[in-house]
Amino acid sequence: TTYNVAVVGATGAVGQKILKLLAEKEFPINEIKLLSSKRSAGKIISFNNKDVTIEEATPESFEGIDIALFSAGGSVSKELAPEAVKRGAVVIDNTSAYRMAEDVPLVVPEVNKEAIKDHKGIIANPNCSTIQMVTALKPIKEQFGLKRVIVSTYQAVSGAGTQATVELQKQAKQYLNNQELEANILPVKGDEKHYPIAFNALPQIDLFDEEGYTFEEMKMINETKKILDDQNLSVAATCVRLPFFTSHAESVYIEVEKAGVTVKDLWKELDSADGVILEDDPATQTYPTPLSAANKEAVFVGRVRKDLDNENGFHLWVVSDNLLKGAALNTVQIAQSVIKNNWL
Ligand code: 11C
Repeated sequence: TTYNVAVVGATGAVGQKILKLLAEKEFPINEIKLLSSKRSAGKIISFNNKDVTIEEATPESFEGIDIALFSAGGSVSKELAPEAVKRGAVVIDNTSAYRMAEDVPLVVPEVNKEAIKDHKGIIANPNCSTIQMVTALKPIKEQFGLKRVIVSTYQAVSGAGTQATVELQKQAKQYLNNQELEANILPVKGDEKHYPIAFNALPQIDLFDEEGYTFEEMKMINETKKILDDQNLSVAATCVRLPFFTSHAESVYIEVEKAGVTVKDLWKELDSADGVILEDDPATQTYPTPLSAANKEAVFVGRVRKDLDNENGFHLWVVSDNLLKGAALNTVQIAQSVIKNNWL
């Protein structure tokens, strides 16, 4: 069987990666439709060595579409995902528009693939920093139980979009030329103040809520509980933007339920877990970094240590490409699960 597939936001950073993965993984496509805003309509993009003209996304674009992959921002998903579902498509949405909706499965296939089958037309792809963390935590939770998670992130500028990536390039040159740094995008395009990211660290990703947490932090907290299906899990997050282009890194402190667990026990579970690669050997300075994880599909884990005070506490370092497993790859993997298990 082959499927009619629509990619909404085809010209964006994630949309481009989705197209590359669909081709590389030989996704069974009958017809592909590339959709975008009016601004990009008419452009020609090559897919599988064929030229495809981008069309403006409208409700009617989804007639005859089986699977629609949305990655064009929350407002586009809010407006058009229900129109796609109305016309019989299954939507896999890469924005935050539907993630916390009760009747929408929020899925990382290695963690909770089974949740897909309860979908009512929309399946949500989690936030990038959440995806890599839950992929590493799932095998630990399954074997040893999980009580608490405290995460600090070190996130790439590409998570804030192409304009942020360009801003870092410009500021890096300005800094090295002893020029004043121009900041117009980061930390958050829509917020009042902007700070340089080059040679800096910004403890703000997305806007602040009334409690003083950012929306990125609240995404990590709420999405983790939903995906791991445990509202009693304690989760705290501090999210920080750093001046590199690709991959998010995370320092994760966890407390397991079971007593007497060792680092070797964690290594064993992580080593055999789906989608995880363990790179952990202090003797040879082996651990993942944002550069080493870039353009790779796995979630890499290193620096596994037992806490020195809490018997049940451990520290981990988790790194993954934010545009691949954090976005495009997870979306394509959900689509693959949908067709493989006949969950359309
Ligand atoms: C960042 N995590 O790095 C964000 C980008 O909810 O899908 C992804 C936003 C989202 O800025």
